[in-house]
Order: sequence, then structure tokens, then C-alpha cells
Amino acid sequence: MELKKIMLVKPGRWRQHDTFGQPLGLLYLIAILRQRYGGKYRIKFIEQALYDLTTEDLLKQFKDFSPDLVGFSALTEEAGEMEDAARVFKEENPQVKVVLGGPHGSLFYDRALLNKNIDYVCLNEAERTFPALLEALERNDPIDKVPGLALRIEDKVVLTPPEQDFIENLDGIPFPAWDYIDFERYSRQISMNGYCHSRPWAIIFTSRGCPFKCAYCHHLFGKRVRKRSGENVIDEIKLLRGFYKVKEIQICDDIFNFDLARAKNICDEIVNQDIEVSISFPNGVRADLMDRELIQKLKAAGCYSITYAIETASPRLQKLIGKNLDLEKAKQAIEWTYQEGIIPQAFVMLGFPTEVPEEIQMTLDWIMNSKILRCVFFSVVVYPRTDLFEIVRQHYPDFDFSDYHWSDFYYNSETPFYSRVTPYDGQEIRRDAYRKFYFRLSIILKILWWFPKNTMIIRRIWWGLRKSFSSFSKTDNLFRSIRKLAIKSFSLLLLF
Ligand code: B12
Ligand code: SF4
Repeated sequence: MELKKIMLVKPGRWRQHDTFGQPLGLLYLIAILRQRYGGKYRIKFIEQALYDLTTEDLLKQFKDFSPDLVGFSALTEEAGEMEDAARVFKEENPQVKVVLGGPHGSLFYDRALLNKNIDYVCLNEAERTFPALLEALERNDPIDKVPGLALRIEDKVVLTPPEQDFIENLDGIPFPAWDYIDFERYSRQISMNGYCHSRPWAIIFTSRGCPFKCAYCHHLFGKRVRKRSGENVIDEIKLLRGFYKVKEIQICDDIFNFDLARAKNICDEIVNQDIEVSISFPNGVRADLMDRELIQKLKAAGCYSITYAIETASPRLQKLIGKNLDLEKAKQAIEWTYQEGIIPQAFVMLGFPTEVPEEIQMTLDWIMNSKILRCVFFSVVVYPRTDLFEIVRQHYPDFDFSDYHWSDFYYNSETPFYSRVTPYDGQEIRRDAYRKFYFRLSIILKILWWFPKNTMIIRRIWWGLRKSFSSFSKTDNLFRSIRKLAIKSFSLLLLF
């Protein structure tokens, strides 16, 4: 088949409280297509949530552009919007090829392919697989010979031979196609870090993969850390800072601090080359690997916040979930971070299988007795093809995903896993944790003193307050209506 036009869609719904991040996966794929094929393909790139687009809006763009192939990059939580769009696209043009990539496809390819509107799933890293798929389609070669795919053959889901290995030379991958991004528009959204120091901001990946064995982890990029060279990372930061005027870099690696020497070298280069940026780590770093020198160098390079993925302070659960974090070292790293004047934040997961309320309390006490200034309490979400899924099945043999909706795969889900398997109300436990952590005069004063003072933090505090008391979906609809009304009134005002 002839392929001329490719439409790449980041599906998702706009929610008042959501954090945003540029869809790096699609940006890397656009960059690789340009590197390999120059201007051969016309590419249309759509960010549904960022522009608050409905399925009808997407269909209109589909009709206008009339692509030969559509690629979706979806998280599981976004799969509902992805499926809606795939349905209307296929209704409009049954010949269009629909390819799914991103974490949802990698974890749920079998369920995703039950949907006949999806033709192929690209598993894990796709800088090699996606071009190989396009070439096979164009040459009418058998698709089941392309490595790294899942597809349907006669109603059966089939995996093609796996990719030999993950991409070793990350420096060989071009920088994400940053020219497709409207940084100003992202600046108006809450950044992945929950707030930001400077705007515009961008998320970057300096390495891929992680050797640790957390049971809940997807391991999308494999268990070996592959690193971009320091020069390559610095070049991208310079491009973002110089050409796109990006003032804050949010580093989202699976484990940025795995190689301390490399991390320190990147900091030194930022200082030596006098690159003025703010830096944050919204995806979490491993606390027990941190040393004081790296924290000092990060501070010198412009870092203002570090998130530590603590998850639980119960030694039993640390073992059960394979995280095995050294809690003493973690507390020390948090202390150093605070002493160096960087905001220490934490991620906590509540509702692990077999977790009891005393362990939840233990975690809360640990966090409250540390120097953590901001804590996010996630619900545990179980994904297939993870060790956590196996642990869950050992304890609850009947557990499967049949009564789950895609929107349940959300860390603030109102029907968390915990509530499904215990007599406790998981949502109330999380709200209680938020109230206990944030409703302390000392923490309120510290937040006011330490956190960057801009509108994003006000929105964030408002979000936190709502999270402490109310249910999300109800207030979401209210906020959406208020926002629409405000935009309409403003437009009317401008007209007159
Ligand atoms: C940055 C990030 C975010 C950002 C931006 C996400 C985005 N725009 O993609 C924000 C802050 C918005 C975010 C939000 C959430 N996130 Co998030 N996030 C990440 C993080 C840390 C990095 C993603 C990234 O940029 N990776 C780098 C790029 C290069 O990789 P990639 O996107 O996977 O793309 C590669 C392949 O997947 C593939 N590919 C991707 N897209 C496509 C498309 C096509 C057509 C093809 C062929 C291939 C392909 O090729 C790419 C290049 O190799 C990941 C962790 C991780 N390591 O992936 C979690 C992760 C993706 N997030 C996750 C989750 C659960 C969430 C939330 C649901 C959490 C919550 N609050 O409940 C929310 C979603 C809320 C919402 N819908 O807005 C999970 C997803 C699990 C799943 N099965 O869906 C992950 C894996 C973390 C985890 N361990 O749980 N997240
Ligand atoms: S430290 Fe992070 S990336 Fe590494 S295994 Fe654990 S969850 Fe996965």
C-alpha cells in the first residue's frame, strides 16, 4: 500500500487537575521518520487533551487530512479516548491503518487487539519497529515478520519475534521533534512536577531502562540502563534553552541517578557552560542511591525540586514489592536535599495487596517525620505483565481486569484496587493521608516559604484541597463548565 500521510495522535481528556507533559514518544518517532525519510511523509500531530478536543473534533481533522495511517500513543488511562477515535476513523475510512504504541499497547496488547479498529500494536521502544512496519506495509511484505509487534491473524492475537535488543546507542536517535510543540500552550498547564519554577518547561529523557525490580513496574525500556552521553544531553538542553526559550527542564528518566558520575558530569557542564535553567525531577529518583555531592551539584546547576519515590515505609511491603529501598539512606538523602535548599517531595503508593491500615499509618508517620515538603499519595494500580499482577493473583486468585474500565487505571481512581479487595475505603484512606500531611501549620508555612510563587502553585494548592475532601469526577464537571462559561463570556466581551 502507498503511505503518504501519517496522523499521530496523543489521545486523552482534558481534566482540570491533570498534569501535562509533552508526548516524547511521538516526538521521537516524528524525528526518526524525518531523519530516515526526509520529507517523504506528511505528518499531522494532534494533542487531544492539550487542546480539549472531542472525538468529533478529531474526526473533523481526520477528514480534512485524510491520512493513510493513524498512530496513537496511549497510556491505559487514555485508552477510552483512543478507542473512540479509532472507531470513528475506521467508520469514516475502513482502509486506514491504525497502529497503537506507548505503555497501553505494551501492557494490554491482547485486550487492545480485541478491538478490530486497531490493526497493529508496536511494543516497547519503537524507533526501529515503527519505520520497519511502515516499510513492510509499503512493500506489501508479511507484517508478522516485523519484529516487536502484536497483531491479529484470523482473529488470534499473535506476537512477532521480539526485537533483538533495546537500542544501545541513544545518541544515534535524533532529538524529539520539538518544533511540533507549542511551549506557551504547555506553560499554561500544570507541569508534570505539579508546579514549576520557570516557564516554558519541557520534559526530557537522558537515559532509558532501570535494573531494579519493583513489582509494579512496566519495564518498558528494559532492565539495563542505557545512557545518552553527557554532551548529547547538554546539546539538547542548549537547543531547548537557546532556540525554544525553555527555562525549565524536567528530567523524567526511569533512574537518572543510577550513574552518579555521569549525573554529576551533566550538572558540571550546565554550570561550566553557564546554561541558565531550572531543573526538577517529577518522575522520582531512587533515594538510597543519592549522595550529598550530587545534591550539591544539582543545586548549583539550577535544581529546585527532587521527587523521591518512597512508595511505602513498611519494610515488609518494601520486600514484597521488590523495591527494597534502604529507608535509612532515603531519609538521609531527603535531609541533605532539604539542607541544600532543594524541595524534597515524595511519592507514596497506598493499597498494596495484603497492606494493612497499620502499615499505611507507618508510611504516613515516616513521611511526616521526614523533611518532605510535598507528598503525592497514589492508589496502587495493577497492570498485567508485571510482578505485582502475579502477587495479586497469589492472594486473590479470582482477580482479573474484567470489571475494570480504562479510566480506573488512574492513580487517583475513585475505585482503587484496595477498596475492591478489602473492607476499607481506599479513597477515604488517601484523603485522610492528604489531610494529615498538609493540614499542619508547619508544612503550610514551609510550602508558602519554599515553593515558587506563581499561579501554578495556587492551582496546585486548590487541587490539593479538593483532593483532601471531594470526589474528582463531580468537581471536574463543575470546573469544566465554569471554564467553558468563562471562555464564552470573555469571547462575547471581546465581540462587543
Ligand atoms: C512523562 C510521563 C507522564 C506525563 C506525560 C505523558 C505523555 N504525554 O506521554 C504526564 C504527566 C502527563 C503523565 C501522566 C500520567 N501518567 Co505518566 N509517565 C510519564 C513517564 C515518566 C515518561 C513517559 C515518556 O515520556 N517516556 C519517554 C518516551 C520516549 O517513551 P514512550 O512514550 O513510552 O514512547 C516510546 C514507546 O512507547 C513507543 N511509542 C509511544 N507512542 C507511540 C505511538 C506509536 C504510533 C508507536 C508506533 C509507538 C509509540 O515509541 C516511543 C519511542 O521509543 C512514564 C514512565 C516511563 N518510563 O515511560 C509514565 C507513565 C507512562 N505514566 C503512567 C501513568 C499511569 C500516568 C497517569 C495515568 C498517572 C495518574 N495520574 O494516574 C497520568 C495520566 C493522566 C493523563 N491522562 O493525563 C504509566 C503508564 C502505565 C500505562 N499502562 O498506562 C507510566 C508508564 C508510569 C508507571 N510506571 O506507571 N505521565
Ligand atoms: S526504580 Fe522505577 S524504573 Fe526502576 S524498577 Fe523501580 S519503578 Fe521501575
